Amino acid sequence: MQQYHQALKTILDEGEETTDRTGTGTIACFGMQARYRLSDGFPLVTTKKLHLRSIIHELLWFLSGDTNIRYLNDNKVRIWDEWADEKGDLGPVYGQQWRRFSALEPAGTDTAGRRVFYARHVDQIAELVENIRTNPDSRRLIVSAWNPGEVPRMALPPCHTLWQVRIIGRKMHLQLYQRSADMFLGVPFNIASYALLLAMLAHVTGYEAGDFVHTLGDAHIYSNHLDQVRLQLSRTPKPLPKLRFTREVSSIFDFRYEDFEFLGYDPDPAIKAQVAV
Ligand code: THF
Repeated sequence: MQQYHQALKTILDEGEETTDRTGTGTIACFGMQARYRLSDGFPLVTTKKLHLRSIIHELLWFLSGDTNIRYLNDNKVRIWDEWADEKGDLGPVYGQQWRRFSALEPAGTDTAGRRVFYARHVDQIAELVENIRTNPDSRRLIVSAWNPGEVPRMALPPCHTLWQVRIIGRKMHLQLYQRSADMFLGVPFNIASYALLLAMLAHVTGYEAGDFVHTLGDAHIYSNHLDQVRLQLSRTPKPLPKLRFTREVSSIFDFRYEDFEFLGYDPDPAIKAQVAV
């Protein structure tokens, strides 16, 4: 995870102070990119302990199409609590956009000559897997969480705006465009989550997991995370763990929490920090 440490260093050295929506203040760089080769090991940050359970359940929750925090809370995952309303709803966030992206189809005109449309839900994940199977050389293997018409109803507009899968030879690669990146708290989760998604997609379609390419828009360190970042950078990254699937899974929608094993994850102690809301 040298890449992650390097990015933290670059922001400490070259980042500029900015104000932000949460009122916390950050130092930020705009436009960064890192590449994680899954053949080097699974990209889990080792210089602080990551709550793997939150990462896995969050991804399974996205894939299920759910946008209410009940499932997460039932599994002792609290990372979305701050943004939910009193019923636990987050609005049309990731799960909805991945599995039920609203599209309007023209359906002609009515008797008064008005244009008529019907609404359709696009299951972007099902279509992605189908397209990987039928059209593996496609350059259009894209999932978008950014639905401009629905952004105002979201508790938080998606940070993970769009991702693309590309198959080259026997390898599947995945690139994420992340518009806003909380480098200390969110990014270690985000790297692990999308690397896991890549490994899962490769597993169900029979490809080798290749590179996860992480492209960042606003890459920031919150002003109340600076001491934590310096502590983390004083630690030396350890060898990466290996991901093992405990059984053969044939559908991307059939994965369960018990299907993943991270062999040899031996992190340094956790480092606490406040999340900016
Ligand atoms: N908002 C902000 N400010 N940062 C983010 O990283 C972020 N997310 C998601 C939505 N909004 C965000 C929520 N993801 C933690 C980790 C990921 C989150 C939110 C919070 C967090 O507090 N992690 C702690 C404790 C983990 C735990 O107990 O499970 C940690 O030490 O890692 C970016 O996706």
